[in-house]
Amino acid sequence: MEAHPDAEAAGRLTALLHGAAERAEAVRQPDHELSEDLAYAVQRGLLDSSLAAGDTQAGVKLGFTSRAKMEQMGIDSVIAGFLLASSRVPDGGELDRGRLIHPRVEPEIAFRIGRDIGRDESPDAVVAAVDAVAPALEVIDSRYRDFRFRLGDVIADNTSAARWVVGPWQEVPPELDARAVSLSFDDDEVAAGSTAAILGDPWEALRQLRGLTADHLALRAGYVVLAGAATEAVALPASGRVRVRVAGLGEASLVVGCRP
Ligand code: OOG
Ligand code: MG
Repeated sequence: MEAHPDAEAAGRLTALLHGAAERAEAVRQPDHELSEDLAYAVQRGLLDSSLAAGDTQAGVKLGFTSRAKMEQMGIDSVIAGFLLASSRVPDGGELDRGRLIHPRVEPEIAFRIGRDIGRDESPDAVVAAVDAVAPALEVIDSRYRDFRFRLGDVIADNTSAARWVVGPWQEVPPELDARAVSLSFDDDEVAAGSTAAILGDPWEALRQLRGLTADHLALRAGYVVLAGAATEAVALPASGRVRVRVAGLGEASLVVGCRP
C-alpha cells in the first residue's frame, strides 16, 4: 500500500527541518500552507527523531501568547511545541551561538508540573498541578529563511524552539499577573513589559494548552512549561550576558559564546 500523500509530505518536511537545525542553515518555507494537523505531525516527527537519537522531552512551550509577539510575527493563534532536555542551558551557563542560524531571545515565565495530567482533566486541574514557577529565557531560531513563516510553517518547525533557561524555582505565588519583566544584555535593558502581557495572566497560557490536542503536548510530572514571551523577541547579541528579571521571582541568565 502506498503511504498517504500527507504522511509523505510531513516526512519530507520533518527531514528538511531536522537537517536545517543540524547544519544551522535556513531553508525555504513550504510552497503550500500546511493544515494545523499536518504541521503538528511534522513537529511530532522532529520530536521522534530526537528521541531516537537518545534525547528526552523535558516539557512543552507556548507561543504567540502576547500581543507583542503576535504583532511582531503577524500570527494571532496560540501554538505549542516541545522542549528537549538537550536544549536546556543551565542558569548562568554558556550558549554556543555558532550552532544557531539567526537566534532571538525572549523573557518568559516557566511552570513546573507536579504530576502526570490526564487528557480529560480541566484547565483548573492543570493550574493546580503546578508545583513551582520561575523566570525563564527562551532562545528561538526559526529554521526558515529570514525568520518568516505562516502558522502551519512555524508549528511544523517546533515553534522556532532552540534553547531555554530556567532560573531558580520559586513557590507558587498567590498571583502572577502584574509583575514587571525586564530583558537585558550586559547592563542595558533591551525590552521591558509585564506578565500581564501574557494573555492577561500567565496562568491563562497554561489553561489554553488544554485546547491543543497533539499527544506529545500532554503534561507529565517534572515537565517545564514555558508560557510564551512577555515582550517582542530581540536578536541575540554576538557575546555577553543575557538576563531576564521578573519582579518578586528573581532572574535567569545565559552567556553567549561562539566556539571556533
Ligand atoms: C515562534 C515562537 C513564539 C513565543 O514565546 O511567543 C514564542 C516565533 O516567534 O518564531 O516562542
Ligand atoms: Mg517563546
